[in-house]
Amino acid sequence: MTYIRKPRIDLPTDRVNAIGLRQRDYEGVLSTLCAGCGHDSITAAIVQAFWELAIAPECVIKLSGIGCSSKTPAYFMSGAHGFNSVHGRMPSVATGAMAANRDLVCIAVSGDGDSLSIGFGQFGHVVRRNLNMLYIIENNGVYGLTKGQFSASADPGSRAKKGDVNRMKAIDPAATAIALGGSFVARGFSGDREQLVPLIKAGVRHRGCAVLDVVSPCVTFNDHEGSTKSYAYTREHYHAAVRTYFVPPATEITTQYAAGEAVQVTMHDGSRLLLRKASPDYDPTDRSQAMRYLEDHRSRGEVVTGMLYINEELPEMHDIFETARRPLADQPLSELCPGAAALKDLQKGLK
Ligand SMILES: Cc1ncc(C[n+]2csc(CCOP(=O)(O)OP(=O)(O)O)c2C)c(N)n1
Ligand code: SF4
Ligand SMILES: [Mg+2]
Repeated sequence: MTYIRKPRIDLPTDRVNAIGLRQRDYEGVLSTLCAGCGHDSITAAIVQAFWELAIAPECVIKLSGIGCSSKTPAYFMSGAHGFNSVHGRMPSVATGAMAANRDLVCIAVSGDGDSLSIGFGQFGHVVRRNLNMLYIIENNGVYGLTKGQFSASADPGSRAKKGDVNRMKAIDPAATAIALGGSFVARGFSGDREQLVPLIKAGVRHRGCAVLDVVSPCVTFNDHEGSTKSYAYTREHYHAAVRTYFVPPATEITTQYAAGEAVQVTMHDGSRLLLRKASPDYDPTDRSQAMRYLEDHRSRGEVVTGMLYINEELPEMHDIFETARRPLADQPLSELCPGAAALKDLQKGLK
C-alpha cells in the first residue's frame, strides 16, 4: 500500500502528556480518504483519546479488516504494532494476538460491511468470548471502498445515491452486541468528538470486549437526502441516552450533578465512568431495558447514542480459560515444550 508520511514539525507550544509525548506522536501517515469522510474524524478522536490516556504507542496493537474504515489504523499511532487482515476476519487475528500477549492494548477498527456482512459470525464470537479489546465499527450504511452498495446496516427505505431503495431490514450492531451478552456497548457519531473521546477512553480501559458503533457518514456514496446515515439525518435524529465522562484513576472524582442524576461505574483499573442520564428513565446497567429503549427509539427513526450498556462483572477471555499470565514470547522454553514424557502423559489421558 502506498502512503504519505506527514511532515514532522514540533512546536515548543505543543503540550506533552504524562509520559512526555505530544499529540503528534499518536498520529499516523496522511489519510487518503475522501475529504469530509467521517472515518477521518474518528481517527482524530482516537489520537486525542490515546494521547490523553498517555498510553505508549508501542504497547498498542491496532487491527482491521478490509474497507475504507479498515484503512484507518494507518492514520494513527505509527509506533504501534498493527495488522491489516482479511475482510471480516479481524476478530480471529485479534483473538490470536491477545491470547499470545494479554498485556497489549488492542484497538480494532472495522466497517459495517466488514463486521455485519462477511464478518458477522466473527463479530458475534469475539463479543461472546469477551476478548479484551476496543472494537470500533465505523458505520456508514454502505460498502464505501467498493463504491456504495447497501450494507447490512442500511435502514429499510433508505436511498442509494442513484435512487435505489433498500428493502432489507437493518442489523443494528449495538442491539446485536447487547443481545449477545456483550459487556460494553456504546454508540457515537463521528461529528460529535466531545462525546466520542470519553467513549473511546472508557472502551480502552474496559476489561473485556468494548463495542463502539460510530455513525460515520460516507460523503461520496451515502450523504444525500433519503439516506439515514448522512450528516444531516444523524444531526436531526440524534438522541443521547446518557452523557459520558471518563475519569482516570489518579484524578480526584468530582461531579457537577446532583445525586440521582449521575450513575457511576468503577472500572477494573480504578478509573470511573460518570454517566449522566440525559433521559431520566435510562439505566445503562439494565440489559433488558437497554434493548427495549433501543427498539423504541429505532421505530421512531432516532439514533440513540452514548454508553448504552455496561457490565463490569463479566469475565474476560483469559479469566474464563485461566491462561498463563506471561506473554507467550516470554514463556521459558521448558514450559512451552515440556518434552516427550509430558506429551506421552497427555496422550494417555486422551485414550
Ligand atoms: C473476501 C472479500 N470479499 C469481498 C471483498 C470486497 N470488499 C472490499 S471492502 C468491502 C466492503 C467494505 O465495506 P465496509 O466494511 O462497510 O467499509 P467502508 O469502506 O464502508 O468503510 C468489500 C465487499 C474483499 N476485499 N474480500
Ligand atoms: S468512499 Fe466513503 S467511506 Fe470511503 S473514504 Fe470516501 S467518503 Fe469515506
Ligand atoms: Mg461501510
